[in-house]
This record gives sequence, structure tokens and C-alpha cells, in this order.
Amino acid sequence: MGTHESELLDVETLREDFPILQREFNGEQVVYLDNAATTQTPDPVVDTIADYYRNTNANVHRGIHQLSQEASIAYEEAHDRLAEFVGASGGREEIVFTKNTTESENLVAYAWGLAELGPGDEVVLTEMEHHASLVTWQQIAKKAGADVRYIPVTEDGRLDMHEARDVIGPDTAMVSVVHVSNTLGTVNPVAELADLAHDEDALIFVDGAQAVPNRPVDVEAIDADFYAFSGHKMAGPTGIGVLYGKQHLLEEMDPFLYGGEMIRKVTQEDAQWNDLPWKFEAGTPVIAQGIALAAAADYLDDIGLENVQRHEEALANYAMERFAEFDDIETYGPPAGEERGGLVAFNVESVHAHDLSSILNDHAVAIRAGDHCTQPLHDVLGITASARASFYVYNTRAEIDKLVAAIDDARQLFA
Ligand code: 7TS
Repeated sequence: MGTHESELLDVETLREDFPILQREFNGEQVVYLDNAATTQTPDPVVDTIADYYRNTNANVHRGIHQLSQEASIAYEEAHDRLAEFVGASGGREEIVFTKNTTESENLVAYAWGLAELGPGDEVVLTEMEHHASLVTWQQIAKKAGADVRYIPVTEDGRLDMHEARDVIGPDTAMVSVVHVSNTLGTVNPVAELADLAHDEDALIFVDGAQAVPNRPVDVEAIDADFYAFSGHKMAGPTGIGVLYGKQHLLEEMDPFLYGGEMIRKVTQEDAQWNDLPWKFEAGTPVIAQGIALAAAADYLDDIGLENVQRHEEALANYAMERFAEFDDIETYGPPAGEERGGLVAFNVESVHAHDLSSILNDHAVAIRAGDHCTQPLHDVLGITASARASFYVYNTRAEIDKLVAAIDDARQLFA
């Protein structure tokens, strides 16, 4: 295990919570460096799920029996916990549980976008958006007859803020930006972008899928109108995402999905909507996942998000330093030593990213290869694919050394 990490996190002890990290392939212990895709789930979170099904399972908001009451209270309090986690002072009314970040984007694009956007309006995106944001707004803008404009990315993988001041203008109705890029690792100045949007009476939607897992996030300090993230990227379960929305905006919006649970009164002719956030949670909601996500928030708060951030930044910088030893490795995003999320996308000159990933797999090193759901960004970079190593609380410098050694093996094979 790496030694320097102990200054930041007690990685060795933390790893005991993740038995999956003990798995071996080809006689080698797995080196899991695909955390931007999904993080591993610690025992306290797994135990919360098992405990819920063993002891409390019932549908929520429907029964007056004891189990349903207990499940309802735990589920509702999970919303408060997540509100607290991201600094939403309105509590549960500002926190909608969805399926993932993608669904949170679609909820706002459909419910707000289709109602509010029209010809002459502009939706501003960035060239580094994940498809979850890019495709969603692109398609909703088309349906609404609105235009899409992009804030360009600079040579060193940042948003061109000079251009941003130009692109965000009087016709802008919505700005949708990624907080931390899942490909470049860039940490975007979202509070500044929120100011630019608000100066033009536009709203801002922040995609925090790669931010909430690894840094303290305060949606009110950013002044985000909407903010989205996924449970499975922050030590929580799959099947749950979060949409934060300012209360008055969520109140003004029509529902996205119709059905049970989201109504107050229904007649043959019409229906009235339930209170926030239930108005946006149609049907039986993500009960076990929601309760377990609150446990994941507890787990991360116990470690301390400042510590998680420092740990991931240190690992990303260490990977950048190690990659810099080789002339044939190209990395993307801000240069070494600068602020970045805990991930590095790269290419090795003689080895296609997919081949590289496959050879690394022979060494039990798990990375991602492809376009990472940022095809337009890859077009801007002039590449079709890249490899990406992404880190979390349990990763070590020693694992990055294993990655570099395995890359060397691939290089030999393809030389
Ligand atoms: N936004 C960003 C910035 C992301 O990185 C991802 C997932 C999403 C949105 C979508 O999240 P989901 O939970 O709705 O799927 N990113 C990745 C990735 O980089 N590799 O696999 C999934």
C-alpha cells in the first residue's frame, strides 16, 4: 500500500470496507481505476440496504401500518440528509430522488424546458458536456424551436471564460454546465457562470455527477438553480440520482412523470399535484436506494469531503507526473499541478485505447476506454477515443505504479 496516502486518508483501514477490492484476476489483485464510471460500495452502505430489506421493507406514503410508517420516515429523512449534504437549506422540498443524473437532466429539460423554451431562446452548453446534458438539451431545444450555443474549451482543457461572456447573452434562457469534467478533469467556475446566467435572467443547471462524490459542494454558494448527481458515483447504490432545485422553481414547474404518489386529488377530468418533492416522484420511488444514499453521505462525511478532495487531487497529480515520464503518453485537461478532479484521460501513441484497456485487464487493472460519453469533446480534441484512469478514496500511488507498469507491457506488445 502507498505510504504517502496516510497523510491524507487512512486508505488501508478504508479498504477493509470494500471487500470487492480483494478480488483477484489472473492471480493479481484488482486495481480498480474506473471510479468515474461507478465507485465501489462500502460495507456500511451495503449493510443499510440489507438491513432495510430484512427489517423495514414496505411501500411508502401509502400504509398506516407500522412498517410503512417506518419506511416512509426513513425515506423522507433521506431527502433531508441529502439536502444537508449539498447545502440546500430548503430541506426535502428541494431534493427530488430520480434514477440517476441523466434522469435529473431529463426531468428539468422536459418539465421546465418544453414549457419555457421557444424560438429565439438559447440554451448554452459547454464543449465538455457529458451526453447526459448535451443530448438532452440538444433534443429538447429542437422540440421547442430554441437554439443551442457552446462555450468553447481552451487548449489546456478549460472553459474559455472570455467567450462565455459573449455566448451567454440576452437570448440565453438556460445554461447547462458540467461542474467537473468526466474526461478532462477540469473543475469549472460554476459560481461565476451562475452569475453570468443570472445577469441575463437565465437559469443555470449544474451537472455535479463528478463533483459531489469528491469535493464539498454547496449548491447555494454556487447559486445553482438546478444541480444533479448520481448515487452510484459517490459510494452509494445504483438506481438513484438526485435533483436539487430551488423551491420556487420546482413549485412553478409541471410534473415530469404522472401516476400514483405524485397527486393530491384526482377526478375523471383532472388532477392536482402533491407537495414537493413528491410531485416529481411518481409511482413507487427508490426507497431502499434513497435510504442507502443517505448512508453513503454519512460515510463520506465521516471521511471528510475536504480530505477526499485532497486525496484525489494528489492521486491525479501523481498519475500526471508518472505519465510525464513517457514521451508517448498524451494527457488531456489542465496541466500537472493544477486543480483537477480525480481522473486523467490519456492516450499511448502506439496503442489504441481499447487495446490498452484489454491488456491492462490481463493485469487486473480496470480503466475505461472510449469516448466517455463526450463525443463532441473528443471531436474538439481531434481524437476518437481515450483511456481514462479515475480514482477514489481507496486508491493508492502504488496502484498508479501498477497501472504505469501495465502500460509499459502494452507498449512492448505493440512496439
Ligand atoms: N454527467 C457526468 C459528468 C458524468 O460523468 C456522468 C456519467 C453522467 C452525467 C451520467 O451519469 P448517470 O449516473 O446518469 O449515468 N459518467 C460516466 C463515465 O464517465 N463513465 O461512465 C459513466
